[in-house]
Amino acid sequence: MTWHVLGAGSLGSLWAARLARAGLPVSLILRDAARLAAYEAGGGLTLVENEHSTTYPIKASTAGTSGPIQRLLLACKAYDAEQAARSVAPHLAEGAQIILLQNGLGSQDAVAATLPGKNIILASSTEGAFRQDGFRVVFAGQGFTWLGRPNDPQPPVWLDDLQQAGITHAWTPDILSKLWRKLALNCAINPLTVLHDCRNGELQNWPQEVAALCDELVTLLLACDQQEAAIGLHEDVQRVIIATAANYSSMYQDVAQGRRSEVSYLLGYACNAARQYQVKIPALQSLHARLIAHLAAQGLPLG
Ligand code: NAD
Ligand code: KPL
Repeated sequence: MTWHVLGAGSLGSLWAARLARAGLPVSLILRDAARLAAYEAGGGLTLVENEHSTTYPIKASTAGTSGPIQRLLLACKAYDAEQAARSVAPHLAEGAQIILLQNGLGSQDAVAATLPGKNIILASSTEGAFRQDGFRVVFAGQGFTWLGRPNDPQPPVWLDDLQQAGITHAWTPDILSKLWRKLALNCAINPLTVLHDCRNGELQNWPQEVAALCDELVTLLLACDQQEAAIGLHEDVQRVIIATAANYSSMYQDVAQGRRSEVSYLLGYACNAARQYQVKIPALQSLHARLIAHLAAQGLPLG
């Protein structure tokens, strides 16, 4: 069965190249005819791994000409997911499986509402990739991908494809817990790196600020019935700050490069959830307000 990968950006390309390398059928869905023409002119997708680059001449199309789609990896940013899902909706086969690779929370519900009754699988990944230019992507950091449907312990048989492609992964019925935990880590680290204009490791200079955010995130997670995601959060945040000390967070990079960030699906989502559950999170709310003011001052989208 063909893997349709929507979004030939960093993570979509990383998945598509590894699936193709394993001899599995893959087809890219690109944004429009101009991007398709540029892709075809370049002769395929290039993956750079350990300084070796290999080009994979993977088939590609636009949403309008793709299909029928049995299996779709939606690999765009959270703020593009709903529109992207809408663009492929008429081409989804009966019983199609759709894997959502977006960071944060909120976009998954928007996609589910756009594709009612469809078989949706959630994913949370700590792999790292970035685009060098056009259709050339660098595999920058080994990581792990959790996949799952809430409360469904039965992994689909096609997980074998991921094994074959060397995509390190596991199935979990607690996928929401994984997504919440990553969201909490991102809320404790990413906005501060933007506001302090620093690498992750420099957050060791603001231990009290980090600790206060972690305390509130734990309170919020417990209020949202996410006990497991709350366990040892502060220690994990400190571990990630040290393990990724030399890196700039993804939000830092988005802001530095004048790109839209996924703040609405991270800190924005957390603040909305706190309002819904009537949890007091003054430090997170103040962080959100400062971040929004910073984005506004840079002329960047606030959502
Ligand atoms: P990206 O911006 O590199 O790639 C997204 C691609 O989707 C772009 O090429 C864009 O043109 C394309 N796209 C958007 N809408 C489309 C549409 N309607 N039709 C076709 N293509 C469309 O983003 P990314 O870094 O790969 O991130 C994807 C998601 O994965 C994000 O939520 C991100 O937070 C998460 N993530 C990324 C990494 C990473 O290392 N890059 C790691 C973990 C999680
Ligand atoms: O996921 C991250 C990101 O930069 O988005 C880390 C490195 C964990 C920091 O929150």
